[in-house]
Amino acid sequence: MEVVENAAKKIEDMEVRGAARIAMFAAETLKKYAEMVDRNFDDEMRKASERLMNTRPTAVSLFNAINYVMSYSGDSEEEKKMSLIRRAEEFIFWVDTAREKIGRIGAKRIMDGSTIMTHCNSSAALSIIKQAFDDGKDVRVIATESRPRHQGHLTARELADHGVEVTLIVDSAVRYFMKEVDIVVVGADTITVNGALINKIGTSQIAITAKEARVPFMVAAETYKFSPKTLLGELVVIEERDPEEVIRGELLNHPKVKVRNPAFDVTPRDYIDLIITEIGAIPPEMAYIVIRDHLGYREFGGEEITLSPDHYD
Ligand code: RUB
Repeated sequence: MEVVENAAKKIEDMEVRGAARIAMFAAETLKKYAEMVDRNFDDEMRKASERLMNTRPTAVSLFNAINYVMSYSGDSEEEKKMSLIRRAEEFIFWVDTAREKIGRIGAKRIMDGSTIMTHCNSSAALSIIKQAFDDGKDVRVIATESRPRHQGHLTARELADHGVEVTLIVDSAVRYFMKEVDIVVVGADTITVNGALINKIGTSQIAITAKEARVPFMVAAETYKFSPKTLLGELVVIEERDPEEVIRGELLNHPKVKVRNPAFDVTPRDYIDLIITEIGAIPPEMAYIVIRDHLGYREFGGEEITLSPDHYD
């Protein structure tokens, strides 16, 4: 289990972060562990998947990845192992191809000469921006720093290294700069059945500000970011992280001061113009259809949901 424990710690400590990356990493880890297990395959894999599932609660991509890989079949342990490995490879392929397709579809919505605002560090959102740039469009990006973990620095570096001109701003400067923005593009940790977006804390403030300024707000989300659990009535758990990420020193221990650090927030669908998925650009109202038809979830017993996406080929 050491390989699983190390991987789980990397996700918890955010050495591996972002909804797509943690999903892919979980699939890779389950594959690696399956290759090592030589007895009690079902038990060992169940323990491994539970450990990985309990690392970060908000991004449904992790849940969908683990569920997809763990829906293996076979009679013998060897057959089960082969089936799990094949499913892990399918999921990893799904992640890679979906990001590329989202880039191609979303880039068409970016006009030449645009200023794009983005928040945090989303591989899907950046795929759109990079594709627009690669298509020869003159684009400029305003990136929020995304306190407290400053994922905006990663975004600024990644885009700048790609050749895109970036302006880094503090999160509280979003409204100040909104008048310069033509479109907002962000990623997703989870899309609920009613089309709400759960993404990095601060996303909903940007969405409200964009609506006020009549600036389109576009979300880049692979279909495995849509939550079948919300179809069953479950609420999305918002991860609350260590206050030490926000502040260190005396104030943290003051008896009258409480420091809170929610990592994500909820943007209602009314603030979202379009969700770019690998199966097309859809309005948030279509979330139910994506979960029902395109995630292709099968009958589930009790709490179990089995995903069988059919569009990775
Ligand atoms: C990352 C975050 C990203 C989404 C989408 O939060 O909120 O916007 O995960 O990213 P954290 P991607 O840094 O806390 O993991 O498009 O890469 O899946």
